[in-house]
Amino acid sequence: SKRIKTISVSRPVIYGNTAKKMGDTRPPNAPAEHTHIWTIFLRGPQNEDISYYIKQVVFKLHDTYPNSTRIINAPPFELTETGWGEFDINIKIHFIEDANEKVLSFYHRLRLHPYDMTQPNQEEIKSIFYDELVFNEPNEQFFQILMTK
Ligand code: SLL
Repeated sequence: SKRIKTISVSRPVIYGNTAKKMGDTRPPNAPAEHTHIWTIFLRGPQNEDISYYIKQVVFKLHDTYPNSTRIINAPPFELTETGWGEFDINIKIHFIEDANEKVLSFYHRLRLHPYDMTQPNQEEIKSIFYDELVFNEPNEQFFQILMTK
């Protein structure tokens, strides 16, 4: 449908990763050299449903991972893996069909190790960011959908 020239709508999101050293509780199929278990995610700030405007989230992992392109088609838009190294994860957000918006692509650096030196022994590592997805000149249909929530 027609784009509304004078409008810009933004929606808040939280994205990032948590990670823990694996102790005796290893997933049975985790390779021996894997030291950490981690989760990467995209979610609403209060964990509210974001699937009314987001259709799919694709996490592209380091090529050392088998099937390194991981496609998540429903919430929660998250992925848990094990590994030994930090790397940049490419996140691609696909919006619902009606939005007629381009795929939004950005990177998150997976963190496994404490980088906050005030908390060197923290058990769970967190690297989490707040951001706003801005839709400039949304089409009428998408605007209605964004406004109903
Ligand atoms: C590094 N540049 O050298 C980074 C690469 C790769 C991480 C990190 C395990 C993959 C797998 C894994 O953690 N790869 O075994 O499936 O630090």
